[in-house]
Amino acid sequence: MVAGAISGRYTGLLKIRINEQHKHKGMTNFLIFGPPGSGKGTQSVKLASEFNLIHLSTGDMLREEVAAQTELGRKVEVIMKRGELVPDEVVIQMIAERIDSNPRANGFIFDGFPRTVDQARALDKTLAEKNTSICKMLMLEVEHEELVRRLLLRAEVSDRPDDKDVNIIENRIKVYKEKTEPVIAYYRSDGKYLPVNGMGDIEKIFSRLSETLAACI
Ligand code: B4P
Repeated sequence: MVAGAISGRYTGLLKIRINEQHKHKGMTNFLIFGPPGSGKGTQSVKLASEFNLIHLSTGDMLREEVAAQTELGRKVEVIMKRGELVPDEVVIQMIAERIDSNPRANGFIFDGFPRTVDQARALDKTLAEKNTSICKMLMLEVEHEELVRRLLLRAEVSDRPDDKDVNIIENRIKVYKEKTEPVIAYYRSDGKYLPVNGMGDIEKIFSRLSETLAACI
């Protein structure tokens, strides 16, 4: 049987279950987590569309600010070009505003956020104020060489300056290990951490993620 058919069956069931849960418990929120190039963006778009959840990517939001050359965009542009993290308060406020402006959402998929333990604490607080919480953290596990390969490949077709230089890519991975990996322990201690094999074909990974979601709801 093809991967698409498998994931279609799981996602059909999951949709019903999310809708049933929604009636009683409110939003269903997931984190999609992993190093740069692990496929967070790719898989979040597919999962959000399949399960009728809102996809919130802090990377996309920041790139929109840069493209529009807003005051914030001009400030963060230089930080992003170096592959460093923008200040916590900037992304925390952006996410809080998006949550506030979608009160009727079934739930959210957070992509690229939280990236520090302080961001994770702030997210929990914001969600608790809405009587909701993170259901699970889906961690995409991908080998180092494959991360670099994917980002260099994207550099050939995108205009992202942080993909174009292998030293910047290595810095993004280093920043991930130092500042972002500790977020895993934060959610693991709550029993919310679910590792998923992020190597291989995009549709197969989507199928794995869909199965994992179906099992945890
Ligand atoms: P992001 O936009 O989040 O970028 P990223 O972590 O580098 O990963 P990205 O989403 O691009 O890659 P993906 O895994 O989807 O952040 C960019 C910058 O914004 C950060 O460096 C930071 O400066 C700032 N920022 C964002 N959020 C922040 C926060 N919370 N706090 C502070 N600063 C923040 O995949 C990449 C590529 O792999 C794609 O081209 C895709 O086509 C390919 N791919 C995916 N799956 C594949 C597969 N299975 N096989 C082959 N290729 C695949």
